[in-house]
Amino acid sequence: MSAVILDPTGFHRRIPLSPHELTSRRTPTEDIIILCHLGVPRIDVTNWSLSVAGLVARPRTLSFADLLAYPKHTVASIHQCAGSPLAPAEPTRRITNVVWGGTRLIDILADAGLSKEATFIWSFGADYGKFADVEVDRYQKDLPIARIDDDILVAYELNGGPLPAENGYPARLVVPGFYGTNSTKWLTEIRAEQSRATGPFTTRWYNDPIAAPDGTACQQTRPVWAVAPESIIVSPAPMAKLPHGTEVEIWGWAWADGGVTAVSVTANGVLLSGVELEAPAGREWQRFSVRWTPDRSGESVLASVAKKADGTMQPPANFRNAVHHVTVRVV
Ligand SMILES: Nc1nc2c(c(=O)[nH]1)N[C@H]1C(S)=C(S)[C@@H](COP(=O)(O)O)O[C@H]1N2
Ligand SMILES: [Mo]
Repeated sequence: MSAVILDPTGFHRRIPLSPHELTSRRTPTEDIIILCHLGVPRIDVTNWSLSVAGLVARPRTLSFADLLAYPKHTVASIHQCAGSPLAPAEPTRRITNVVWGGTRLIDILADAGLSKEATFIWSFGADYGKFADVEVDRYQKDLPIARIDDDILVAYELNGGPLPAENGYPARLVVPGFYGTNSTKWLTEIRAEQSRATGPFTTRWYNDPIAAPDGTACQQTRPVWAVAPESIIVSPAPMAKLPHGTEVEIWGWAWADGGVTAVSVTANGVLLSGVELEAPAGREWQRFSVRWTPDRSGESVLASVAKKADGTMQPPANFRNAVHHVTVRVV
C-alpha cells in the first residue's frame, strides 16, 4: 500500500474522562482515549491490505473481505494507554473498558503456517512521520510468541460499531491485558520473527528501566507489555462535600493483566474493612466498593491499592500505576 494521507499529521490525542467520570462499566466509543503518535491515517478500505510475512510457510496478503471471511470473535477488555513514553513514570490513568470485534490472530497465523522458529510477532501501522524528533516510516511494535493466545484480535469493530478512523480503521491489533501501545492501529503487516522489533517504538521508547535491588535504575530495560495492577476511585469525586457522620460508598475500578485479587482502601491512611471486589471476569475491569463514615471534619484523603495474584501491588508513587488519591471535604 502506498503512503496514505494523515489528517491530522503529527501527535494527536484526546484526553479521556477523569477517574470520577468513569461511571459506566463499558466506556462509550466517543469517550475512549485517542492516542496517535504520528497522525491519523485516512484509509480507503478498497486499497487496504494486511500482509502476513516472515517466518511463515505460506506468506499472504489479506484484503478486508478476506479478514471478514474469518469467524468473528469479540473480546471485552480494559484498554489503557501507558502514558507518554517520554514520561514513563507519570501516572496518567488513561483507562477505558470496551468491546472489540474481529478476527483472531491465531486463525490468521495458523493459515499462514507459523514457523516453530518464530519468537516474536512484529506489527506495523500505516502511519508515518516524526515523533520526538525521530522520523519513522511506519509505527512498529512486537509481541512475544508466548503471549499469542486466542484473545488477540485483528479488530475491525469497537463497541459493536465499525472502527473509527482515530481508533485504527479499517483494522487494528488488540492485545488485551497489554498496554494500548502494543495494539497497533491501521495494521498493514504482521511478521513472524526471531528477535525483538528494531524500530524506536520498541527499542527507544516503551521500555522501562529495571530497578536494581538498591532501588536505583540499572541499564537493563523491560518492554512495556503487561498491564500492572492499578485501581481508581470513581466516587466520591475530588473535593466532593460529604456530611460528617453519614455513611457513604467509596467505589471504583481495579484491573491488571491476569486480574486483581484484592483491593485495599484507606481513609487518611487508615485501612477500611469490608472492601468488596468483583471476581475477575475475562479481561474487564473489576468493581470494588466499601462503606465509610467520615468521622472528622475538614479534608480527608482516600486511596485504593490493587494487588495481583502474584503479590505485586500498586506502588505509592513514581510509577505509571501509582496509587490514586482523592481528597474530599467533610462538612
Ligand atoms: N499505528 C499506531 N498504533 C498505535 C498508536 C500509534 O500512534 N500508531 N498508538 C498506540 C497507543 S500509545 C495507544 S495508547 C493506543 C490507543 O488506541 P486508541 O487511540 O484506539 O484508544 O494505540 C496504540 N496503537
Ligand atoms: Mo498510549
